[in-house]
Amino acid sequence: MNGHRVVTLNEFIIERQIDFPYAKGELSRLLSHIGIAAKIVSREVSKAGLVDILGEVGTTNVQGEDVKQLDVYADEVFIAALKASAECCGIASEENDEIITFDTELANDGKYVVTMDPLDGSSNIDVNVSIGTIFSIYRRISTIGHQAKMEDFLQEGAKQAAAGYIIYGSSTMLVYTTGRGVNGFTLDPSIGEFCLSHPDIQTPVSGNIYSINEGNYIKFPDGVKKYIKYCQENDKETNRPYSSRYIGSLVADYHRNMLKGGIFIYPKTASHLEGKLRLLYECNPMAFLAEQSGGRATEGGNQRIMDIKPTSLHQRVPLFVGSRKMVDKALEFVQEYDEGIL
Ligand code: AHM
Ligand code: MG
Repeated sequence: MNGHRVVTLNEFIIERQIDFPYAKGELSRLLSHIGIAAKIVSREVSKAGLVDILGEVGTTNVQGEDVKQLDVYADEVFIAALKASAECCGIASEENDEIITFDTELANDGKYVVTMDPLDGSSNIDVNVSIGTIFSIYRRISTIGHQAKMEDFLQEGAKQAAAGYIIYGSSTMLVYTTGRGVNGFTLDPSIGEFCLSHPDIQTPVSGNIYSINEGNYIKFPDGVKKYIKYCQENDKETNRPYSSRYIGSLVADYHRNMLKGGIFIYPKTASHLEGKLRLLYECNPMAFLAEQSGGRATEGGNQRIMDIKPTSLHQRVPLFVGSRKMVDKALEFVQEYDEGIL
């Protein structure tokens, strides 16, 4: 913790704006609106266990409000906040099949589009396990003054102007990058502010955690199976065996590994040749954060996640992300045993 002076997210964003002399503050406003939405969603997530008291999904609660599923609620809150920022001309969300554009003059003048997974790891909501929101921000390439177009969303991850996530864990944190390192902010519920708690996060070059859904083991490519066995072998020099840690919430699994050092793998499987995770909503933002904190992210070969040219909104890709040396090692196995076909 920054023990001397509390720096709030908004103060930090304003201070950083000076780093971008060409920017007029639009990105900053967008990020602070994401911070506002995050606080609202955090408040609701912390009440998730009260659902039996407050009302079942699809019914009306005691205040006469419709009770919504939390992921639908989060989607609506983030869309409303992005619209209110007036800097965002369109949104692609994992929750919606199509892109969302706001046909207002104000929004059409916005320079940015946002892709997001409003509540990732939703199978963990009902059981009080960490979940998260993931977002990416791109500068639009279509003409300002008009509605956003599909081409604005199908940009390579390398074009991200900013990316980050909010983790709703034992505390709520917002972690983001604008391409100048990664910074983390913890929500202090007593003052309702995100406070800088993890400045300039650097991921260790190596670690001793591997995260993969081993229940799918028999469906994994041989290189991945061999790498898992490597993780489990005894070797003092490389601190093996590694610990296996898998929550099933990408944000939580990624966050832990980024801070402690580790690798997260969601490979292609025999039944899902593209893996499970979505390029736009999950892989690109994590890849940007990984690279900005000194780590690496690929699709299982030498291609950077961020160099993949998206062809559709909900495209899936395999993901190998984490500490640089660990990702390098896993790729060696994949290349040796799968002839680099991943
Ligand atoms: P979701 O978007 O439906 O919540 O699914 C994404 C989640 C990720 O958070 C997590 O890494 C992954 O699914 C876990 O999948 P699996 O249960 O197949 O291991
Ligand atoms: Mg998801």
